[in-house]
Amino acid sequence: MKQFYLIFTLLIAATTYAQAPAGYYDSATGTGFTLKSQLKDIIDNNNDGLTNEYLALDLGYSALYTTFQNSDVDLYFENNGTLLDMYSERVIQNPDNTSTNLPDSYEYTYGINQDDGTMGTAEGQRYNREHTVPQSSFSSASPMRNDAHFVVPSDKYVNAQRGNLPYSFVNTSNQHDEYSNGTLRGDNLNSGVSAGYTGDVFEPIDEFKGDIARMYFFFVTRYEDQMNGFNYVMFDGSTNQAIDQPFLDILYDWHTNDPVSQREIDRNNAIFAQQNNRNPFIDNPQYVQDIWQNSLSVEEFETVDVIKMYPNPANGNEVNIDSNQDLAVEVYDILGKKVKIGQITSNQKKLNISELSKGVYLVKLNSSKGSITKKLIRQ
Ligand SMILES: [Ca+2]
Ligand SMILES: [Ca+2]
Ligand SMILES: [Ca+2]
Ligand SMILES: [Ca+2]
Repeated sequence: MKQFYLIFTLLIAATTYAQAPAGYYDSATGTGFTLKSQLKDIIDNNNDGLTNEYLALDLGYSALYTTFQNSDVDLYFENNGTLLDMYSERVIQNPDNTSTNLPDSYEYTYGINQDDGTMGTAEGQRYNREHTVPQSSFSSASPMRNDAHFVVPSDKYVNAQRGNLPYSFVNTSNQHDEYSNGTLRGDNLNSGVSAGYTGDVFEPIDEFKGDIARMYFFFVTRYEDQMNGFNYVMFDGSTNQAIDQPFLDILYDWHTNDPVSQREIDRNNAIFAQQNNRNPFIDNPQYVQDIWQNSLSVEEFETVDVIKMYPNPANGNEVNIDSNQDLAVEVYDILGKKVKIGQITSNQKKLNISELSKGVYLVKLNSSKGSITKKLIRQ
């Protein structure tokens, strides 16, 4: 059911899709970890001889606060221009991935109550810079320390409460801490996708789970060649998979269930304007599956399947859908109206789209193990 709701969020993402420069991802042609390395070359600070080469800039640590004034502003919930802090923004994510705002317990205005080394002994006193990937994992080295793609403004107290804890689901039936917007700290749930880790974890609210997941996917791609020197419980020490189980399953789950929002698109564009690099997983969420699908635990992998749909954009009367399972296909138009149904089997791997006019569609592919929705562009 959740996947069905994904349609409408993808619809929003499709209509507001922005704004990598033309050709930015042209060299991202592979799959799996090859694709990840190609994305790394696109977003890093090395000249790799790409046709469209953008070199990432290190603007230094103090520049984060400058970048935040454009990248982390509440234009979505209170919509009042105050600092957008994932650890204190009160908002409910609805089952259809729309949001219902709730009044925040406190708000920050940029430049006022920025951390000055004092206070932060309770919520709402000071804001500072939260490294969603802890600084200790990379010995506070630059340019990682200064990279706004995974560093965000946050309440100083909640930031300190998180410390270096990994992100996961908290077992709320055990003793735990809850902060003003519902952010949690406590024992790992250690079941379902989070099975396999015992220890304290930190859980952002649903609205921001995918945002944080995509920050992690960015980090392990941007700094791929250094991952074997980084030390953190969420990492596996490899340059390829990079994210250790069960955290890869958890982040994948968060990425899937909290799709890219306008807030992230705007944030990506604002950071690109400063740092000259982008988060590919916000621009193209499908990259996550393309890279890590074979690294997910079996249960998740079977749900996701290995489904390829091509060509896309489609300029002929058919698209090929490769799957190792039979699929029931539903095609939705931009208004969310179902415009076509079909079947994909081992004998029928093409979907006839001759009656569809040019435009963006959402193709929901249902198997006995689950469903996934892909965006299709008809040219
Ligand atoms: Ca490069
Ligand atoms: Ca707010
Ligand atoms: Ca709010
Ligand atoms: Ca989100």
